[in-house]
Amino acid sequence: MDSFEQRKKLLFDNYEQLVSRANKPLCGNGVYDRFQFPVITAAHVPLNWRYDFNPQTNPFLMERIGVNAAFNAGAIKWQGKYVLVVRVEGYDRKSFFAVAESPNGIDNFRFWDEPITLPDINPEETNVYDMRLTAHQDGWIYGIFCSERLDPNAPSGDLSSAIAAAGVVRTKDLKTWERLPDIESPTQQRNVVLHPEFVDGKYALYTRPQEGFIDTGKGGGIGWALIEDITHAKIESEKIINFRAYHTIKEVKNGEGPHPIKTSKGWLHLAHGVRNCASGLRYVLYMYMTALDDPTSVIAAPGGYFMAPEGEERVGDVSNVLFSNGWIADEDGTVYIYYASSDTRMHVAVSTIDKLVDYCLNTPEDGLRTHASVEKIKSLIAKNKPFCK
Ligand code: BGC
Ligand code: BMA
Repeated sequence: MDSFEQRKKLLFDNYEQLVSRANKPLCGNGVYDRFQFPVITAAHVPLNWRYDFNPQTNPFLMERIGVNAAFNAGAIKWQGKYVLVVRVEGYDRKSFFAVAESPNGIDNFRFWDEPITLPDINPEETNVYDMRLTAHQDGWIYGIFCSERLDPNAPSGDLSSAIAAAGVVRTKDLKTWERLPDIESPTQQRNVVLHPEFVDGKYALYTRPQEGFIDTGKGGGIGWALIEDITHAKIESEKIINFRAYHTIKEVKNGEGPHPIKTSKGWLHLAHGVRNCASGLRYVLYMYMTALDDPTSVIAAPGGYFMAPEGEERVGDVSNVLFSNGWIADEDGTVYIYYASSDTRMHVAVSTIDKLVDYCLNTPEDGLRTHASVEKIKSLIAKNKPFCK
């Protein structure tokens, strides 16, 4: 074997070893279990997307197109498989969507043959990311994502001010995607999520209005808007259903994660909260519940974060970030929470609907002041007296 063939074999052997590696649960806090390994990383992206395997045109068998990260995936159970629509980002900082599937939701994720070809409707659109998938009551599977471009009104020389809008696609097979017009909104939008059911006969969106590209400004948190026609979606009136608050985990930004899961006790929501600190923005995941008959009415707000970056999750391209835009509730009540760490890689944490509902209904709310936090601990200690000698 010449060295080209040897290197090629080594590349494929290592790749196979990585993607077929078994993943095991780690002992968790009773609410969920994390897993030993990330489920998808840049190295899971197929070799033939990155290398030119023709010895004539690539005699050194060099990587031609580098992949920087694989993160912020939408999720759906599809034909018995656990499917993620991953945000794959190249060395060139452009991200795109690609489908990866696993037979069990925790390991053996493999990408489909090619990345998704997103219909190209606007030459200004520069980058796309963070798709939320919703199998809607109307029979379509929708993907809503962030579509980003340079702000045409940015002062000359400012190449960072951008505009974020919500792009919309829909599909019946996860292969062919029909692109609908971007959602019209009076403000910029990121983290827009389609509710799975009609509400008052209309499509319903979770929104996250923001005044600037980074600054949410007066944007108070997670909003809600009803839409007449999803094929020309327009946000006309929006109300905030979950607010940002001073000295909480969601002081600076507050956005919906994937669409909520319907349970007998209410809608179960996963969201992200952001605060600012000396090391930059810190993103954590938190949960809340809304009423079954009124998804805008919050019925449970467990205080503090649900998950925050730990260990290797803390470090990456954008360190100190956990972000989730995908989870899957299985028929047996298991919940697979797909979350990305530090804008770099995808992980899974596993729980159940019963545990998550219990967590939401029995975790004390944030009392917003130190005094209240200490009182909560004291009452738990008192309650524990008969049980802890
Ligand atoms: C990045 C996103 C990020 C956003 C706001 C975008 O350019 O691609 O990952 O959320 O900026 O910081
Ligand atoms: C955002 C999100 C994500 C990202 C996070 C941290 O605002 O939309 O794309 O994970 O910032 O960079």
